[in-house]
Amino acid sequence: MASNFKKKVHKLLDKHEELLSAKNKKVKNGNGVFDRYKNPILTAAHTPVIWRYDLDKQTNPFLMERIGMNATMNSGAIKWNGKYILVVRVEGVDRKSFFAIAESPNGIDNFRFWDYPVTIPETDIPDTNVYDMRLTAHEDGWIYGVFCSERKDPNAAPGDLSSAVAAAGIVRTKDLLTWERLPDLKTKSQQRNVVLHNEFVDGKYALYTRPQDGFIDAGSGGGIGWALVDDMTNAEIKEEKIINFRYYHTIKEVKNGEGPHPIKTDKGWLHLAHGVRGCAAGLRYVIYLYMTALEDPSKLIAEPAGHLMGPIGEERIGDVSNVLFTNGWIADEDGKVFLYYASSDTRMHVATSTVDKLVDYCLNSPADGYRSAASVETLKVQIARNLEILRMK
Ligand code: M1P
Repeated sequence: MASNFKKKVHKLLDKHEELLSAKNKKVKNGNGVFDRYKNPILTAAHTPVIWRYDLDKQTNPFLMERIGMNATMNSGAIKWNGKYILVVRVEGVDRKSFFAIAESPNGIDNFRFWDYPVTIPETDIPDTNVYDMRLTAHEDGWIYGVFCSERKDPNAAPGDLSSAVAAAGIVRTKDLLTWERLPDLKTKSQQRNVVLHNEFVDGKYALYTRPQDGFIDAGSGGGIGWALVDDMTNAEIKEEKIINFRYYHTIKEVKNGEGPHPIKTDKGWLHLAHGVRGCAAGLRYVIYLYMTALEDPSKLIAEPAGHLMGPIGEERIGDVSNVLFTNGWIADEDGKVFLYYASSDTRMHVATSTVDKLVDYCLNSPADGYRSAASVETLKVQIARNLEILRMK
């Protein structure tokens, strides 16, 4: 009996190791802008066996999963000591999300979780749920994590067990092991998708924001906002302006949100974001890019029409289907970009590209004309040029 239990444990660990060490492969015939990869980089099954199983035969003679994991998604990213690090939003079967660090030697496979999840200290009003951390190695020397802190709405009517309030929780660390909790961002509206810019702007900390009327509804919040704050240890938004607007009949008609902090390039700041529109199947989340001026990260200089990435194949299906969401990317010194995204609130993927390609995509892909007729005119210009080129061959 005892040896049988041990054999079962070994089988479990071997199977897990097989999954973790599987090589990932680029999917062929991409669109020239980025490449997708065959396997998701993290799923619930990648979470450590020691999290999910009690390996003591006395207390778990059937070797059952005791603490189930439901999803691994929306991860912040950073290159740290030569490793590709994700601060993953792990969701247990109890619906609570928490943060856990997974690292990979190459950014595309072999992601392994550290033994323990991250301990996020609580404030006086404990968070019910925490998720979607954006990591920023700021020039002040700290690594900040800004995340959504969700709490039950204190003004919810009796019996309303769904209304919630979203605020930006803030932590900082120097070693990714010990995290100091700072007061939540003080702001007039609810906030999600708040991201700290990595450089001081006019001597202040700069935040990308997403003002919203309700927990789900962006409502009168016009898009991705921008605010300067004096002090991250007591961050308060006094003035906020919208720098990337939502528009009728676009991929970001219902809402949008900054992904990770932008990448600095010689042609401007390269931004990654998500856009949301409604359809008969519910909300559709896609990923898009835009650029702002080098000397003023709040000034839009380019935005191609539509999405960079929309959900395809198995990405379309999951706990919250038809969703691609991103809050992490890593730009290597050689210009390679690792774009980390989650599909359908269920699993994590990577796509790769380069800074040069993404900047070229932003600066040279046509902008949205906001009408079908404008799209047709844009298309006709390209067709005419191409026919000319082909005729000259
Ligand atoms: O379920 C899709 C996404 O919904 C929310 O996105 P937004 O902040 O734009 O409203 C978030 O809860 C996000 O985590 C989730 O992936």
